[in-house]
Amino acid sequence: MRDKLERLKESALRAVDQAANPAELEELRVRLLGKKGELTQVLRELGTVPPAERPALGELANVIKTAVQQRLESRGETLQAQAMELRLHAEAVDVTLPGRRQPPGGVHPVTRAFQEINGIFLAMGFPVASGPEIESDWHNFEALNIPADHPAREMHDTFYLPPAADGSKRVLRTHTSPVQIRAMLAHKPPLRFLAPGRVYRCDSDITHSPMFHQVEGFMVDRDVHFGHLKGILELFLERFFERSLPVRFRPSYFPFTEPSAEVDMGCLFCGGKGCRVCKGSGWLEVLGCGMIHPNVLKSVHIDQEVWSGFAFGIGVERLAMLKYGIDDLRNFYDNDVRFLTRHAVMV
Ligand code: 2U9
Repeated sequence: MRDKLERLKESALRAVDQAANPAELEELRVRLLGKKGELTQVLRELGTVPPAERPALGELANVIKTAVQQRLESRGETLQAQAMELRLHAEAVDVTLPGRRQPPGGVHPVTRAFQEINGIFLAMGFPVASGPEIESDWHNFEALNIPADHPAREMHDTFYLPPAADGSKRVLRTHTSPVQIRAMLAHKPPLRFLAPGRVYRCDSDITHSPMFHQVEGFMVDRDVHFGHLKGILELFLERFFERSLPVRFRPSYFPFTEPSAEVDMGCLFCGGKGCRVCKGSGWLEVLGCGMIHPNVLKSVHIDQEVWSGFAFGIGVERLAMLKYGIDDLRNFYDNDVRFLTRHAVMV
């Protein structure tokens, strides 16, 4: 019996020392000291030994039990400490590393100019209208007094698309004027609308991008005349450039307006003396406008005996370049973060 106890002690202590993790250790505790555990069994067998030997064997058994318990406990502590060590190592954070910054976003300069322009006309009572970027040839050209073979079609370097299911010709809109055609067809005068949006022309250099933004607008009412147009546009330029500069209306030609004019503003950079930006003229061309052509009114069934109207067109990128002093339009679409962080306004 004594031998058995001694052997049990040896093997138990060795097993405890070899337990590799807390789960194994717990299994061992049950195997040794549990209700049906090996040591418990031996203690039970004490009843069968001669009474004279019982006290000494009983004492030895208890000493062994305590020793095994203590060893289980200390092995448990060691294993826990090891596990913690491993975890600390695996989850180590180097607090001395520099943080990863999330660069703040900002409003793109074209978006900024676009929103400013829209805001100014909105405040003057022009509600915003929108329409498709893929347009029919009729809405983009025909209705605007630009029939097929009209020389003005050459001014619009058009992206042509495959015809629609019904065979009608389709294009990427070359201006937002078709939005206004749609508005005139959908509503009866008096009318006032702003048509801001993306337009497409097959052209790319330092002043042209195949996609750019326009804000066009028109007003149709009784007795609308060129004076109204001048007033609205002069006020717009003063508000957009936040200063009062001379403005002149220079006769020009557009198929959809008659008379037509291009609007020049005293050069922002030299104050009219002549510089590199205004090519020595002292004037900057900023937008185009005119009185809506009778043929256009006719194509949207507006009676020109009763109604008249003006329209204007603004190239947003051009105005943004002038206002923010940007000399190459391609900067807007290169996505160079150095340009963007210099010109984007943080929100
Ligand atoms: C309708 C009738 C007339 C819109 C107009 C211009 C003059 C014009 C240019 C400005 C810079 C185009 O982006 S740009 O290159 N636009 O000069 N646009 S009048 O006239 C209209 C529009 C719609 C129904």
